[in-house]
Amino acid sequence: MKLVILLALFGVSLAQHNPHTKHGRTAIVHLFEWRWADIAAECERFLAPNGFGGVQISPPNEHIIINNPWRPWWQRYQPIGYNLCSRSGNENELRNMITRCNNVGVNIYVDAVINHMCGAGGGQGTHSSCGSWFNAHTEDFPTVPFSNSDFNDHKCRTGSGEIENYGDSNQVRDCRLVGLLDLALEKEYVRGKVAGFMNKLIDMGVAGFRVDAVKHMWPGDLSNIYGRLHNLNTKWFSGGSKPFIFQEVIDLGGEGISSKEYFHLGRVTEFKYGAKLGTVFRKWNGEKLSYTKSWGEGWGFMPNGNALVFIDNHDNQRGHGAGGAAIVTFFDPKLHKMAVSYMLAHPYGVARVMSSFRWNRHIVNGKDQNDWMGPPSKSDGSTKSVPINADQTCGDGWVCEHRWRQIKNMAIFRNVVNGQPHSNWWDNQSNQVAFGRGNRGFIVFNNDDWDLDVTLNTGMPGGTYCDVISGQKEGSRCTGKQINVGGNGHAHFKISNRDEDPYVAIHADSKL
Ligand code: AAO
Repeated sequence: MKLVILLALFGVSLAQHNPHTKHGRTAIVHLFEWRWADIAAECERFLAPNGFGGVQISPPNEHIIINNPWRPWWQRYQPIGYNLCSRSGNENELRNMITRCNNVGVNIYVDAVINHMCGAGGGQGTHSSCGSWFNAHTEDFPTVPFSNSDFNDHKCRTGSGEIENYGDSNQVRDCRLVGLLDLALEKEYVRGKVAGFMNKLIDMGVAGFRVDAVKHMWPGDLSNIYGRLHNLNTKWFSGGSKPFIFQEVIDLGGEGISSKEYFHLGRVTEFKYGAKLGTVFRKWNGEKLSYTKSWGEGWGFMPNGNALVFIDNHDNQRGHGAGGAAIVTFFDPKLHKMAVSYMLAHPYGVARVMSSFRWNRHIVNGKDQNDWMGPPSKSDGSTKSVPINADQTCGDGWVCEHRWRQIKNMAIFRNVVNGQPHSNWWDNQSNQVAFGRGNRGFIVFNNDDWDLDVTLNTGMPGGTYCDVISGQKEGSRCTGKQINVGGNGHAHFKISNRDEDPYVAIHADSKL
């Protein structure tokens, strides 16, 4: 009996670690600041046909509108209430998007901002995305409603009311993060409102949540709130499916709070992953690609089953959050493609690809003066839609990394090799490495300043394969390089360090 209960509890907690992606699909893409109408179209025309498993969307709830600076992206991390109208669209558009994406097998994960409401300096009025009145000064949000007794002010023990020291777990949880009004999640009433908001989205068909600012919430409070969540909508998910939960905790070590306090509740963002892999591909601090033979837990990362991994996110691509200058973004396209491809080829973690908008980066003394700039917008501040060019790239300032051929093809690679072990490692003790995934895929990187010219055991069945980096398989031919694997699984690779993309990848479905 005890064993049954134990297994049941274990099963329940593990369930929230499962992204519930469909048909062997694996990777998630963050369509940062996209409009719901554009995401719906993208699911149908691009994400489903190319095997993406799901989309992380920007916060869908009512948020503050800020004019100075002009409509920054981060206004969406300042909730005014749980009405579902935001810069990305209204409730009908949201519902339509969730339905259309689910209908083509692409999951939606909501960025849930539940730690706080807007900043204390947010003023009063109706400058909110659904036009609801609020008063930040008196902590009055009638549209929920929340009032001043629903906030943590009495609990916080710092003079300023702000988090002053990340070494002190109490203040990190009970005080204000950058002035944001900190919700009292220990209160039954507040828990109910937050769970109600999340349940409405679950019932609409979302598959789970990226939970914002989790370090700033007590694990016990989150456990209570997650415990109230409905199972996923059985129109699209099998009965008894728990929502996927991935929690934003920045843990590079050396603070009072660590990621593992949240492992039992869902997956956790592994910020060491992008910070370290960026350092490796940049060859900073004496790092070499050959050292990544033990990539994953061998590098001190969290257990595989707990990790949500990414090369950059919406914060650290512009100097917010953690990771600093090591992070490789679309501003360094060659390194970015290689790092994202390494992540997608490697079995560790649930992988998330960043899809960005461009802004005018202007770094003064290490800080980007334009780190606030919002998505491509019209003069009235409304977000522009995403136009698709003839070559499948995006226009109007949308970067669409997920559409870059190399990244798109590696998302497919990840699906094809899903479940296969990391195998057939090779390195030159410098920055040339190769590894396979069982007999289903093989990838070779040359990040040295000289050519790679070597014969390797790929572990793959003999035949002719199309490299999915320089091109891909189209009909019965390769649009890029061709790799001949012999009957013994060996193949010869030649990669110039001057190639536009100095790496090669083949998989079972790229065989002629
Ligand atoms: C805006 C304005 C503020 C204003 C505020 C209220 O910028 O000036 O006071 O409104 O009016 C986003 C933006 C914020 C924005 C906010 C609200 O990034 O600029 O504030 O919306 O509009 C911490 C949190 C983490 C958070 C991260 C940005 O722990 O949860 O800061 N990320 C999420 C979202 C993010 C959002 C929020 C939370 C709020 O992804 O987009 O903010 O909803 C250490 C700690 C980290 C801490 C960082 C930064 O990191 O460990 O926990 O993240 O500091 O404060 C090394 C260390 C590393 C350290 C890092 C940075 O790398 O190893 O540990 O340095 O110091």
